[in-house]
Amino acid sequence: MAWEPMHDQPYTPVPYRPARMSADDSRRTAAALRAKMDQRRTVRAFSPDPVPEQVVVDAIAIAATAPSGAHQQPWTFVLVTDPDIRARIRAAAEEEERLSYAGRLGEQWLSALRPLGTDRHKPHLTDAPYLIVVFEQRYYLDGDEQHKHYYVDESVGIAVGMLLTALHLSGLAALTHTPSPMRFLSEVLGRPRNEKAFAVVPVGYPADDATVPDLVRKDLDQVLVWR
Ligand code: IYR
Repeated sequence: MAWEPMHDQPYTPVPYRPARMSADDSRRTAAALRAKMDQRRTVRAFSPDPVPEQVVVDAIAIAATAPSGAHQQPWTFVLVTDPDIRARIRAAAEEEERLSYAGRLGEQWLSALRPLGTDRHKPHLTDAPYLIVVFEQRYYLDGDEQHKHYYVDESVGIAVGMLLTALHLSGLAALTHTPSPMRFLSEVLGRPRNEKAFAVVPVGYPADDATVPDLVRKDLDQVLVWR
């Protein structure tokens, strides 16, 4: 059945009876996923090598299964392959970043970024074979009528997390890039006024000479509190 806006629809519960996984299978699955996810790194240097398109499409479909406020699914994923559009996005993003790194971010922010080694150059926007530009729908636009969406940032954030997980587990590298401000993305990609750019996710394989900063994750006991 095709999706339709749900406001004013009645509550219609249906049975949900997924097969229960054995505790042993659960433990094995979680441990394997934990080890695999610990290997994920944000990549900023991409190979121009093509990646299987269906993997990217499947990852977007997986992201779109995310839970969302009032099940409003307030996201749009724009999959950009056109080199001219990527070049325009890069030019506009680098102009914003030039201002950001020249001082707009402020000294405290710039010093927080120093260990990441980022700068105003954004070659990933043209080198990676795919850009997924994620938009959040602030409201649903039904002709001229607007229906507010709820918990939009939280919902789209969860969806992007699932996107990054799906890409990583499928063998692809990605970056969560938020050129700021991102208004130019609506213009370049011709998005409607109810949508606001949330993040740009370049996807591909790491460049042969890619490096990543030597970062350390917090230990589990620094992030997990038992009561
Ligand atoms: N948007 C800029 C700055 C930047 C900000 C944060 I917070 C980062 O984690 C990384 C970079 C850029 O993309 O360079």
